[in-house]
Amino acid sequence: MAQTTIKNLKALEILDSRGNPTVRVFMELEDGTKVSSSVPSGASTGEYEAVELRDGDMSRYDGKGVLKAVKNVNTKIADFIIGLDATNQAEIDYAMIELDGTENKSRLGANAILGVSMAAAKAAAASLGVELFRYLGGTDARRIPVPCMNILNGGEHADNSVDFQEFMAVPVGAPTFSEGLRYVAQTFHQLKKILASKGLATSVGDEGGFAPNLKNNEEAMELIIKAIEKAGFRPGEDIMIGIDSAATSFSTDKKEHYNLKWSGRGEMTSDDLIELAKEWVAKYPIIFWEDPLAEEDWSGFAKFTKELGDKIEVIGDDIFVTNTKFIKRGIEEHTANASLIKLNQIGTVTETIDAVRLCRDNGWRYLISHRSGETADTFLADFAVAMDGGHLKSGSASRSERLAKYNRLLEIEMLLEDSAIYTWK
Ligand code: 2PG
Ligand code: MG
Repeated sequence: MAQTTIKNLKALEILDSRGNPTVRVFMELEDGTKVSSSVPSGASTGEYEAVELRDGDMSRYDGKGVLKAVKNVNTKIADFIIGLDATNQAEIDYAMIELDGTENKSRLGANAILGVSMAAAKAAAASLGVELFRYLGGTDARRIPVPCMNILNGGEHADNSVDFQEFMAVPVGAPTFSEGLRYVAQTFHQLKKILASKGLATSVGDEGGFAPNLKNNEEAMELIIKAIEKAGFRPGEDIMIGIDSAATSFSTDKKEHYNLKWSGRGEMTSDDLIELAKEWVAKYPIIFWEDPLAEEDWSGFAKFTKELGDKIEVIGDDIFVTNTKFIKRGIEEHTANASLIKLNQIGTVTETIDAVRLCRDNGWRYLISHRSGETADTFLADFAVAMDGGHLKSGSASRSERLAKYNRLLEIEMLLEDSAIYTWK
Protein backbone atom coordinates (compact mmCIF):
# COMPACT_ATOMS: atom_id res chain seq x y z
CA MET A 1 0.00 0.00 0.00
CA ALA A 2 1.30 3.43 -0.98
CA GLN A 3 1.91 6.11 1.62
CA THR A 4 -0.63 8.28 -0.21
CA THR A 5 -3.46 5.74 -0.07
CA ILE A 6 -6.63 7.21 1.39
CA LYS A 7 -7.24 5.66 4.78
CA ASN A 8 -10.06 7.70 6.31
CA LEU A 9 -12.69 10.08 5.11
CA LYS A 10 -15.16 12.01 7.20
CA ALA A 11 -17.37 15.05 6.71
CA LEU A 12 -18.88 17.63 9.02
CA GLU A 13 -21.61 20.25 8.64
CA ILE A 14 -20.04 23.67 9.30
CA LEU A 15 -21.21 27.25 8.65
CA ASP A 16 -20.04 29.52 5.84
CA SER A 17 -19.47 33.29 5.89
CA ARG A 18 -23.22 33.94 5.64
CA GLY A 19 -23.97 31.56 8.49
CA ASN A 20 -25.37 28.92 6.15
CA PRO A 21 -24.40 25.26 6.45
CA THR A 22 -21.70 23.88 4.20
CA VAL A 23 -19.51 20.79 4.04
CA ARG A 24 -16.06 20.29 5.56
CA VAL A 25 -14.23 17.10 4.63
CA PHE A 26 -11.44 15.48 6.63
CA MET A 27 -9.10 13.08 4.89
CA GLU A 28 -6.36 10.91 6.32
CA LEU A 29 -3.74 9.03 4.32
CA GLU A 30 -1.91 5.82 5.07
CA ASP A 31 1.23 7.74 6.11
CA GLY A 32 -0.73 9.71 8.72
CA THR A 33 -1.17 12.91 6.68
CA LYS A 34 -4.36 14.68 7.76
CA VAL A 35 -6.05 17.54 5.92
CA SER A 36 -9.43 19.20 5.72
CA SER A 37 -11.21 21.19 3.04
CA SER A 38 -14.32 23.38 3.12
CA VAL A 39 -16.77 24.01 0.30
CA PRO A 40 -18.00 27.50 -0.72
CA SER A 41 -21.55 28.42 -1.75
CA GLY A 42 -22.99 31.04 -4.15
CA ALA A 43 -26.01 33.35 -3.99
CA SER A 44 -26.32 34.47 -7.60
CA THR A 45 -26.10 30.94 -8.92
CA GLY A 46 -26.40 29.84 -12.53
CA GLU A 47 -29.31 27.58 -13.43
CA TYR A 48 -27.03 24.81 -14.69
CA GLU A 49 -24.55 24.71 -11.85
CA ALA A 50 -23.82 21.35 -10.27
CA VAL A 51 -26.30 20.77 -7.47
CA GLU A 52 -25.49 21.78 -3.93
CA LEU A 53 -27.33 19.11 -1.94
CA ARG A 54 -29.41 20.67 0.83
CA ASP A 55 -31.60 18.75 3.27
CA GLY A 56 -34.83 20.67 2.71
CA ASP A 57 -35.75 19.97 6.35
CA MET A 58 -37.37 23.27 7.29
CA SER A 59 -36.89 22.64 10.99
CA ARG A 60 -33.15 23.10 10.54
CA TYR A 61 -31.44 26.16 9.01
CA ASP A 62 -34.46 27.02 6.90
CA GLY A 63 -34.03 23.81 4.90
CA LYS A 64 -30.39 24.62 4.11
CA GLY A 65 -28.77 21.91 6.23
CA VAL A 66 -26.23 19.67 4.52
CA LEU A 67 -26.50 16.54 6.65
CA LYS A 68 -27.42 14.45 3.61
CA ALA A 69 -24.29 15.57 1.80
CA VAL A 70 -22.25 14.86 4.94
CA LYS A 71 -23.76 11.41 5.17
CA ASN A 72 -22.97 10.76 1.52
CA VAL A 73 -19.30 11.49 2.18
CA ASN A 74 -19.26 9.32 5.29
CA THR A 75 -20.95 6.35 3.67
CA LYS A 76 -21.25 5.99 -0.11
CA ILE A 77 -18.23 8.09 -1.07
CA ALA A 78 -16.02 6.76 1.73
CA ASP A 79 -16.81 3.16 0.74
CA PHE A 80 -15.75 3.93 -2.79
CA ILE A 81 -12.77 6.21 -2.22
CA ILE A 82 -10.95 4.67 0.72
CA GLY A 83 -8.11 2.61 -0.69
CA LEU A 84 -7.56 4.85 -3.72
CA ASP A 85 -4.34 6.81 -4.09
CA ALA A 86 -4.77 10.51 -3.28
CA THR A 87 -2.22 11.42 -5.94
CA ASN A 88 -4.52 10.11 -8.62
CA GLN A 89 -6.85 13.10 -8.70
CA ALA A 90 -8.59 12.26 -11.97
CA GLU A 91 -9.25 8.67 -10.90
CA ILE A 92 -10.80 9.85 -7.64
CA ASP A 93 -12.88 12.55 -9.29
CA TYR A 94 -14.16 10.32 -12.07
CA ALA A 95 -14.93 7.56 -9.57
CA MET A 96 -17.18 10.00 -7.69
CA ILE A 97 -18.78 11.24 -10.93
CA GLU A 98 -19.55 7.65 -11.86
CA LEU A 99 -20.85 6.82 -8.40
CA ASP A 100 -23.13 9.85 -8.53
CA GLY A 101 -24.35 8.90 -11.99
CA THR A 102 -26.28 12.12 -12.70
CA GLU A 103 -25.49 14.95 -15.10
CA ASN A 104 -25.41 17.58 -12.33
CA LYS A 105 -24.17 15.66 -9.28
CA SER A 106 -27.60 15.86 -7.69
CA ARG A 107 -27.50 12.39 -6.12
CA LEU A 108 -24.43 12.72 -3.93
CA GLY A 109 -24.28 16.54 -4.05
CA ALA A 110 -21.58 18.66 -5.64
CA ASN A 111 -20.83 20.00 -2.16
CA ALA A 112 -20.01 16.47 -0.95
CA ILE A 113 -18.01 15.58 -4.05
CA LEU A 114 -16.01 18.83 -4.23
CA GLY A 115 -15.06 18.59 -0.56
CA VAL A 116 -13.51 15.18 -1.17
CA SER A 117 -11.91 16.27 -4.42
CA MET A 118 -10.16 19.26 -2.82
CA ALA A 119 -9.16 17.21 0.20
CA ALA A 120 -7.49 14.62 -2.05
CA ALA A 121 -5.35 17.30 -3.70
CA LYS A 122 -4.40 18.82 -0.37
CA ALA A 123 -3.59 15.46 1.16
CA ALA A 124 -1.46 14.38 -1.78
CA ALA A 125 0.49 17.64 -1.72
CA ALA A 126 1.00 17.48 2.03
CA SER A 127 2.09 13.88 1.94
CA LEU A 128 4.60 14.57 -0.82
CA GLY A 129 5.86 17.62 1.07
CA VAL A 130 5.05 19.94 -1.83
CA GLU A 131 3.17 23.23 -1.69
CA LEU A 132 -0.36 22.84 -3.05
CA PHE A 133 0.15 25.34 -5.89
CA ARG A 134 3.24 23.39 -7.00
CA TYR A 135 1.52 20.06 -6.71
CA LEU A 136 -1.41 21.23 -8.84
CA GLY A 137 0.52 23.43 -11.25
CA GLY A 138 3.93 21.83 -11.63
CA THR A 139 7.41 23.29 -11.48
CA ASP A 140 6.51 26.38 -13.47
CA ALA A 141 3.57 27.42 -11.27
CA ARG A 142 4.87 30.82 -10.28
CA ARG A 143 2.50 33.47 -11.58
CA ILE A 144 0.56 35.16 -8.79
CA PRO A 145 -2.79 36.40 -10.04
CA VAL A 146 -3.83 40.04 -10.15
CA PRO A 147 -6.29 40.50 -7.25
CA CYS A 148 -9.60 41.78 -8.65
CA MET A 149 -10.84 43.39 -5.47
CA ASN A 150 -14.60 43.82 -5.19
CA ILE A 151 -14.72 47.09 -3.26
CA LEU A 152 -18.35 47.98 -3.92
CA ASN A 153 -21.12 45.39 -3.59
CA GLY A 154 -24.65 45.49 -4.98
CA GLY A 155 -27.21 43.16 -6.56
CA GLU A 156 -27.87 39.99 -4.62
CA HIS A 157 -24.83 40.49 -2.42
CA ALA A 158 -26.17 43.52 -0.59
CA ASP A 159 -29.40 45.22 0.47
CA ASN A 160 -28.54 48.53 -1.12
CA SER A 161 -29.82 50.35 -4.19
CA VAL A 162 -27.12 49.30 -6.66
CA ASP A 163 -28.16 47.01 -9.50
CA PHE A 164 -24.77 45.71 -10.58
CA GLN A 165 -23.34 43.12 -8.23
CA GLU A 166 -19.61 43.79 -8.19
CA PHE A 167 -17.28 46.71 -8.86
CA MET A 168 -13.68 45.52 -8.75
CA ALA A 169 -10.43 47.45 -8.52
CA VAL A 170 -7.84 45.66 -10.64
CA PRO A 171 -4.22 46.69 -10.00
CA VAL A 172 -2.73 45.88 -13.39
CA GLY A 173 0.01 48.50 -13.13
CA ALA A 174 1.55 47.18 -9.92
CA PRO A 175 4.99 45.59 -10.13
CA THR A 176 4.23 42.68 -7.80
CA PHE A 177 1.28 40.94 -6.18
CA SER A 178 1.95 42.45 -2.78
CA GLU A 179 2.11 45.92 -4.27
CA GLY A 180 -1.06 45.24 -6.24
CA LEU A 181 -2.83 44.18 -3.08
CA ARG A 182 -1.62 47.35 -1.39
CA TYR A 183 -2.87 49.52 -4.28
CA VAL A 184 -6.39 48.15 -4.06
CA ALA A 185 -6.55 47.88 -0.26
CA GLN A 186 -5.57 51.55 -0.01
CA THR A 187 -8.25 52.35 -2.58
CA PHE A 188 -10.75 50.46 -0.42
CA HIS A 189 -9.81 52.64 2.57
CA GLN A 190 -10.10 55.83 0.54
CA LEU A 191 -13.50 54.74 -0.72
CA LYS A 192 -14.62 54.37 2.87
CA LYS A 193 -13.52 57.92 3.65
CA ILE A 194 -15.28 59.31 0.59
CA LEU A 195 -18.51 57.48 1.42
CA ALA A 196 -18.40 58.66 5.02
CA SER A 197 -17.78 62.26 3.94
CA LYS A 198 -20.94 62.10 1.83
CA GLY A 199 -22.98 60.64 4.65
CA LEU A 200 -23.24 57.29 2.84
CA ALA A 201 -23.14 53.93 4.61
CA THR A 202 -19.77 52.25 5.05
CA SER A 203 -21.19 48.88 6.08
CA VAL A 204 -20.15 46.00 3.84
CA GLY A 205 -21.88 43.41 1.68
CA ASP A 206 -21.36 39.66 1.42
CA GLU A 207 -17.96 39.95 -0.23
CA GLY A 208 -16.63 42.67 2.04
CA GLY A 209 -17.05 45.62 -0.32
CA PHE A 210 -19.02 48.69 0.75
CA ALA A 211 -22.73 48.59 0.11
CA PRO A 212 -24.02 52.17 0.13
CA ASN A 213 -27.33 53.30 -1.31
CA LEU A 214 -26.45 55.13 -4.51
CA LYS A 215 -28.44 56.92 -7.20
CA ASN A 216 -27.30 54.56 -9.91
CA ASN A 217 -24.45 52.36 -11.15
CA GLU A 218 -22.65 55.36 -12.63
CA GLU A 219 -22.28 56.87 -9.18
CA ALA A 220 -20.48 53.70 -8.08
CA MET A 221 -18.01 54.10 -10.94
CA GLU A 222 -17.41 57.80 -10.19
CA LEU A 223 -16.81 57.09 -6.49
CA ILE A 224 -14.34 54.31 -7.24
CA ILE A 225 -12.39 56.46 -9.67
CA LYS A 226 -12.21 59.17 -7.03
CA ALA A 227 -11.03 56.63 -4.46
CA ILE A 228 -8.29 55.38 -6.80
CA GLU A 229 -7.07 58.95 -7.29
CA LYS A 230 -7.26 59.83 -3.60
CA ALA A 231 -5.20 56.73 -2.83
CA GLY A 232 -2.53 58.20 -5.11
CA PHE A 233 -2.97 55.94 -8.12
CA ARG A 234 -3.82 56.56 -11.77
CA PRO A 235 -7.15 55.11 -12.91
CA GLY A 236 -6.60 53.35 -16.20
CA GLU A 237 -2.89 52.80 -15.62
CA ASP A 238 -2.20 51.62 -12.10
CA ILE A 239 -5.71 50.41 -11.44
CA MET A 240 -8.45 49.43 -13.87
CA ILE A 241 -12.05 48.54 -13.04
CA GLY A 242 -13.77 45.18 -13.51
CA ILE A 243 -17.54 44.79 -13.38
CA ASP A 244 -19.76 41.82 -12.66
CA SER A 245 -23.29 42.92 -13.51
CA ALA A 246 -24.62 39.43 -12.67
CA ALA A 247 -27.29 40.38 -15.20
CA THR A 248 -29.33 37.23 -14.65
CA SER A 249 -30.34 38.70 -11.30
CA PHE A 250 -32.03 41.73 -12.89
CA SER A 251 -33.33 40.04 -16.01
CA THR A 252 -37.08 39.49 -16.03
CA ASP A 253 -36.90 36.49 -18.38
CA LYS A 254 -33.21 35.46 -18.00
CA LYS A 255 -32.96 36.17 -21.70
CA GLU A 256 -33.47 39.56 -23.29
CA HIS A 257 -35.47 41.72 -20.91
CA TYR A 258 -33.94 43.51 -17.99
CA ASN A 259 -35.03 45.85 -15.27
CA LEU A 260 -32.43 48.10 -13.65
CA LYS A 261 -34.85 49.09 -10.98
CA TRP A 262 -32.49 51.10 -8.80
CA SER A 263 -30.90 53.10 -11.58
CA GLY A 264 -34.12 54.77 -12.64
CA ARG A 265 -33.73 53.28 -16.08
CA GLY A 266 -36.50 50.78 -15.73
CA GLU A 267 -37.04 48.17 -18.45
CA MET A 268 -34.19 47.56 -20.84
CA THR A 269 -33.43 45.17 -23.70
CA SER A 270 -30.12 43.44 -24.41
CA ASP A 271 -29.42 46.12 -27.02
CA ASP A 272 -30.01 48.90 -24.47
CA LEU A 273 -27.55 47.26 -22.08
CA ILE A 274 -24.99 46.90 -24.85
CA GLU A 275 -25.35 50.60 -25.72
CA LEU A 276 -24.91 51.50 -22.06
CA ALA A 277 -21.79 49.33 -21.86
CA LYS A 278 -20.34 50.98 -24.96
CA GLU A 279 -20.77 54.39 -23.34
CA TRP A 280 -19.16 53.14 -20.15
CA VAL A 281 -16.21 51.51 -21.89
CA ALA A 282 -15.58 54.78 -23.77
CA LYS A 283 -15.80 56.77 -20.55
CA TYR A 284 -14.37 54.62 -17.76
CA PRO A 285 -11.17 52.55 -17.39
CA ILE A 286 -12.86 49.16 -17.65
CA ILE A 287 -10.71 46.06 -18.12
CA PHE A 288 -13.34 43.34 -17.96
CA TRP A 289 -17.08 42.88 -17.78
CA GLU A 290 -18.50 39.72 -16.33
CA ASP A 291 -22.08 38.59 -17.02
CA PRO A 292 -23.12 41.78 -18.81
CA LEU A 293 -26.19 39.84 -19.96
CA ALA A 294 -28.29 37.02 -18.53
CA GLU A 295 -27.49 33.32 -18.59
CA GLU A 296 -29.93 32.47 -21.40
CA ASP A 297 -29.06 35.53 -23.48
CA TRP A 298 -26.56 33.80 -25.77
CA SER A 299 -27.27 36.10 -28.70
CA GLY A 300 -27.04 39.25 -26.57
CA PHE A 301 -23.74 38.01 -25.17
CA ALA A 302 -22.38 37.41 -28.69
CA LYS A 303 -23.45 40.89 -29.76
CA PHE A 304 -21.82 42.39 -26.68
CA THR A 305 -18.60 40.52 -27.48
CA LYS A 306 -18.70 41.63 -31.10
CA GLU A 307 -19.03 45.26 -30.01
CA LEU A 308 -16.59 45.29 -27.10
CA GLY A 309 -14.54 42.08 -27.18
CA ASP A 310 -11.55 43.80 -28.76
CA LYS A 311 -11.44 46.38 -25.95
CA ILE A 312 -12.22 44.44 -22.79
CA GLU A 313 -12.42 40.90 -21.51
CA VAL A 314 -16.00 39.67 -21.75
CA ILE A 315 -16.39 37.01 -19.07
CA GLY A 316 -19.20 34.48 -18.82
CA ASP A 317 -20.14 33.18 -15.38
CA ASP A 318 -23.78 32.06 -15.03
CA ILE A 319 -23.90 31.30 -18.76
CA PHE A 320 -20.95 28.84 -18.71
CA VAL A 321 -21.02 27.62 -15.07
CA THR A 322 -17.44 26.25 -15.44
CA ASN A 323 -18.88 23.51 -17.64
CA THR A 324 -16.90 22.52 -20.74
CA LYS A 325 -20.14 21.81 -22.59
CA PHE A 326 -21.21 25.46 -22.32
CA ILE A 327 -17.71 26.94 -22.70
CA LYS A 328 -17.31 24.91 -25.92
CA ARG A 329 -20.54 26.36 -27.27
CA GLY A 330 -19.36 29.81 -26.21
CA ILE A 331 -16.10 29.38 -28.10
CA GLU A 332 -17.93 28.20 -31.23
CA GLU A 333 -20.49 31.02 -31.12
CA HIS A 334 -18.06 33.78 -30.01
CA THR A 335 -20.27 34.35 -27.00
CA ALA A 336 -17.47 35.83 -24.87
CA ASN A 337 -13.68 35.81 -24.79
CA ALA A 338 -13.18 34.60 -21.23
CA SER A 339 -14.83 32.40 -18.63
CA LEU A 340 -15.24 32.64 -14.91
CA ILE A 341 -13.98 29.54 -13.10
CA LYS A 342 -15.61 28.35 -9.89
CA LEU A 343 -14.79 24.93 -8.48
CA ASN A 344 -18.21 24.32 -6.98
CA GLN A 345 -20.09 25.21 -10.17
CA ILE A 346 -18.83 21.97 -11.69
CA GLY A 347 -17.94 20.02 -8.57
CA THR A 348 -14.51 18.43 -8.97
CA VAL A 349 -10.94 19.69 -9.24
CA THR A 350 -10.36 17.65 -12.39
CA GLU A 351 -13.36 19.04 -14.27
CA THR A 352 -12.40 22.58 -13.21
CA ILE A 353 -8.93 22.03 -14.66
CA ASP A 354 -10.60 20.70 -17.84
CA ALA A 355 -12.54 23.97 -18.11
CA VAL A 356 -9.36 26.00 -17.65
CA ARG A 357 -7.56 23.93 -20.27
CA LEU A 358 -10.36 24.44 -22.75
CA CYS A 359 -10.15 28.21 -22.27
CA ARG A 360 -6.38 28.23 -22.59
CA ASP A 361 -6.34 26.05 -25.71
CA ASN A 362 -8.72 28.43 -27.42
CA GLY A 363 -7.06 31.69 -26.49
CA TRP A 364 -9.66 32.56 -23.88
CA ARG A 365 -8.76 34.13 -20.56
CA TYR A 366 -10.20 32.83 -17.30
CA LEU A 367 -10.90 34.43 -13.96
CA ILE A 368 -10.61 32.12 -10.98
CA SER A 369 -13.32 33.01 -8.47
CA HIS A 370 -14.49 32.54 -4.91
CA ARG A 371 -18.22 32.36 -4.05
CA SER A 372 -20.19 34.93 -2.11
CA GLY A 373 -20.54 32.34 0.66
CA GLU A 374 -16.99 31.36 1.65
CA THR A 375 -14.95 29.77 4.41
CA ALA A 376 -11.40 30.27 5.65
CA ASP A 377 -10.18 27.57 3.26
CA THR A 378 -7.40 28.93 1.04
CA PHE A 379 -7.44 26.20 -1.61
CA LEU A 380 -8.52 28.81 -4.16
CA ALA A 381 -5.33 30.86 -3.84
CA ASP A 382 -3.09 27.89 -4.60
CA PHE A 383 -5.42 26.79 -7.34
CA ALA A 384 -5.24 30.21 -9.02
CA VAL A 385 -1.42 30.15 -9.02
CA ALA A 386 -1.44 26.60 -10.34
CA MET A 387 -3.79 27.51 -13.19
CA ASP A 388 -1.45 30.34 -14.28
CA GLY A 389 -4.25 32.58 -15.56
CA GLY A 390 -3.12 35.82 -13.90
CA HIS A 391 -6.64 36.64 -12.66
CA LEU A 392 -8.34 35.98 -9.32
CA LYS A 393 -11.32 37.50 -7.57
CA SER A 394 -11.70 36.89 -3.88
CA GLY A 395 -13.74 39.82 -2.63
CA SER A 396 -12.62 42.88 -0.77
CA ALA A 397 -10.14 44.04 1.85
CA SER A 398 -12.47 43.15 4.68
CA ARG A 399 -13.93 39.90 6.03
CA SER A 400 -11.34 37.28 6.90
CA GLU A 401 -12.74 34.63 4.56
CA ARG A 402 -11.86 36.98 1.66
CA LEU A 403 -8.47 38.03 3.02
CA ALA A 404 -7.48 34.46 3.80
CA LYS A 405 -6.98 33.88 0.07
CA TYR A 406 -5.13 37.14 -0.55
CA ASN A 407 -2.93 36.48 2.48
CA ARG A 408 -2.10 33.00 1.23
CA LEU A 409 -1.02 34.59 -2.05
CA LEU A 410 1.30 36.89 -0.10
CA GLU A 411 2.75 33.76 1.47
CA ILE A 412 3.19 32.13 -1.94
CA GLU A 413 4.89 35.28 -3.19
CA MET A 414 7.28 35.06 -0.26
CA LEU A 415 7.99 31.38 -0.98
CA LEU A 416 8.66 32.08 -4.65
CA GLU A 417 11.03 34.96 -3.94
CA ASP A 418 12.45 36.36 -7.17
CA SER A 419 10.89 33.70 -9.35
CA ALA A 420 7.35 35.07 -8.79
CA ILE A 421 5.67 36.56 -11.86
CA TYR A 422 2.92 39.17 -11.74
CA THR A 423 1.22 40.06 -15.01
CA TRP A 424 -2.36 40.54 -16.12
CA LYS A 425 -1.65 39.45 -19.71
C1 2PG B 1 -20.27 35.77 -8.92
C2 2PG B 1 -20.10 35.19 -7.55
C3 2PG B 1 -18.81 35.49 -6.85
P1 2PG B 1 -22.01 34.09 -6.19
O1 2PG B 1 -21.40 36.04 -9.35
O2 2PG B 1 -19.31 35.89 -9.65
O3 2PG B 1 -18.50 36.84 -6.76
O4 2PG B 1 -21.22 35.38 -6.72
O5 2PG B 1 -21.05 33.26 -5.47
O6 2PG B 1 -23.10 34.66 -5.34
O7 2PG B 1 -22.54 33.41 -7.42
MG1 MG C 1 -20.47 36.43 -11.44
